[in-house]
Amino acid sequence: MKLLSKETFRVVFESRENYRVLDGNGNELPGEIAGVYRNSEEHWPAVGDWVSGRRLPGEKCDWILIEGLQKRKSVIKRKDAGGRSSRNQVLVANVDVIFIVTSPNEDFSLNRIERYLALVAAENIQPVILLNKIDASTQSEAFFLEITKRFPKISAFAVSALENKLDGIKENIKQNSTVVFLGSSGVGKSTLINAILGRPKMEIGEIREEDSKGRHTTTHRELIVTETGAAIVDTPGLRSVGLTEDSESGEWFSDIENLFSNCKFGDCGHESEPGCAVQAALNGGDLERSRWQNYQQMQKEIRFEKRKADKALQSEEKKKWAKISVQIKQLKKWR
Ligand SMILES: Nc1nc2c(ncn2[C@@H]2O[C@H](COP(=O)(O)OP(=O)(O)OP(=O)(O)O)[C@@H](O)[C@H]2O)c(=O)[nH]1
Ligand SMILES: [Mg+2]
Ligand SMILES: [Zn+2]
Repeated sequence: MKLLSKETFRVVFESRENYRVLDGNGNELPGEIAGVYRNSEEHWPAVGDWVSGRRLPGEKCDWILIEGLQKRKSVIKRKDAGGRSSRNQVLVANVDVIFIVTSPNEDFSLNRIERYLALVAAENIQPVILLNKIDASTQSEAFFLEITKRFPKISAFAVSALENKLDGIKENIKQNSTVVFLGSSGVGKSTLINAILGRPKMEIGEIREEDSKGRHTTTHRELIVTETGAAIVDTPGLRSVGLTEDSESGEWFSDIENLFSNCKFGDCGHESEPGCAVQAALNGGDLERSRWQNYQQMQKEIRFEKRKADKALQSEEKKKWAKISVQIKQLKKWR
């Protein structure tokens, strides 16, 4: 059989090792990863990845054997606590802008927005916060004010997919760029994407009356290319935003971290030490208690993940050296 030459494709869909990729002409094709990837799930290509592969003839149409993963410009991953063991899950790769979507109801949480921000703080990704469904609540303005007060340096827009009020979104979807919509189920990610595309591409679902929670209508991450050549990734609502060893609390916490240098003691624990600038700011009302608590909680999680990753790395190293020493022993025997 003639071996076809390698081509570059972009992953637009992935589900249990079934891939769909776009070729250079914008045609979507089914794909599969080559055997070398099978063992290391963490290195599987994700939606948004550029991959190299070969076109192979199939019964109905060609399919692609994915053989290589190209270097990522950026990546969004989270700790997925579901299932038997927690693991890092790559949500999407090669993203320029992340839209963090919220809506004005009881599920609204500034702390959660902060966690989304932590997933991208170390990446070259621009965060944009969207408060969607402003048509649906009389509290929208108050919610929006909370966002801008907490995140003064981050672009935020109050929008309504239902009423086609999309100011701030299209301006942040540049030609040939890739954007992703992340947020809890039911906040209207898919509805927003349909409004931007101007067609009902993504399925949308009602939210539950009792608690305003979504029903997890979108079940897979999917990349859609717009007429202008931008790529939009829709994602299923996340149940938890687990931080990883690469998460960072980010520059939006610089005001808190700047306080540390004003503490009397260099190793201040910011609890009950005399001359603590953090406690002074908390007591004086300059620093919100809930914000400080969320900062501490996130730091704790990131430190924990870093330690775990370090240990995993050490045990990998140990295994590697154990293998090498066995090989050396065998070599000595043969001599
Ligand atoms: N009033 C109002 N309802 C909206 C708006 N945007 C979305 N909705 C409704 O909110 C519900 C959930 O919308 P989806 O787009 O399915 O939400 P999603 O974020 O994609 O949810 P998952 O796919 O489950 O993660 C649907 O009933 C939408 O009609 C809006 O701007 N205003
Ligand atoms: Mg959806
Ligand atoms: Zn202190």
